[in-house]
Amino acid sequence: MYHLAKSIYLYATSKEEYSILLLGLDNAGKTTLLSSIKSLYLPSGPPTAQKTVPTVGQNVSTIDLGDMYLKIWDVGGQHSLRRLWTSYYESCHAVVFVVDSTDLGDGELDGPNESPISRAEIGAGLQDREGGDGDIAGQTGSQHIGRLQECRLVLESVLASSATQGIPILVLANKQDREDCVETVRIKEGLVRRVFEGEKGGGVRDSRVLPISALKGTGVKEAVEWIKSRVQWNKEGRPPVMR
Ligand SMILES: Nc1nc2c(ncn2[C@@H]2O[C@H](COP(=O)(O)OP(=O)(O)O)[C@@H](O)[C@H]2O)c(=O)[nH]1
Ligand SMILES: [Mg+2]
Repeated sequence: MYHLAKSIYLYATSKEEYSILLLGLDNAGKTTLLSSIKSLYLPSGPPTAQKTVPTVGQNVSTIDLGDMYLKIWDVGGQHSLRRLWTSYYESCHAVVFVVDSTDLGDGELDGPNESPISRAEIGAGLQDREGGDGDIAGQTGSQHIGRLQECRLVLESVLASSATQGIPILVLANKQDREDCVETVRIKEGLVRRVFEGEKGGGVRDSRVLPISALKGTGVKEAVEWIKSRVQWNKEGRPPVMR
């Protein structure tokens, strides 16, 4: 009887937990976004406008959305840390790729008809930075290529991993509060659509691009709502952990 009661209790009190991986170049706003989510969903979270320091290692927070938990991982975006991302892919239920909308230049975003940068250019760029183990995510640097191309290469390397196939991908055009930001639609057409429709994006089934300001908290709830609905939608493909 005790065991039955315990099982019923555990069943009634446990919730689905989904892991969300925050990725993006360094300085994109991942840590600020995590703080912003915490301040919106955790009563005692830190204020949104707190100062961030470059993430070394990882920040992880679990938020309670009522009918599920979201466990959000901010694993750092510097080159040296990017090679660690792959170890998180298999256990995450969605990837949130944060883009700094003020750090994309404008060269490659001149409209949907402009031809994407060629494979040869990417190949040459990577060879320039050859550092040993052939891990693209760990090697892209901004010395030889612009931030937009760096962003593109990193996003492609995330999508190229078999462990991310089929999971929802949310791209956040962050820093939309700044006047010098590139519009979301341009990021969508000039970067995201090209990557997702390219050969490396073949496994993307569920994606969205949303504007946010992690600093001001604008758009953050909409982003969390999108993730919430999409991980639930994909729960047969990648089942949650019960907590
Ligand atoms: N204006 C503005 N600044 C932001 C926003 N999000 C992040 N930042 C700033 O960008 C810098 C890098 O943010 P951080 O969260 O540390 O980036 P991370 O390297 O991706 O974790 C910090 O100075 C933040 O205050 C935003 O939405 N708007
Ligand atoms: Mg950080």
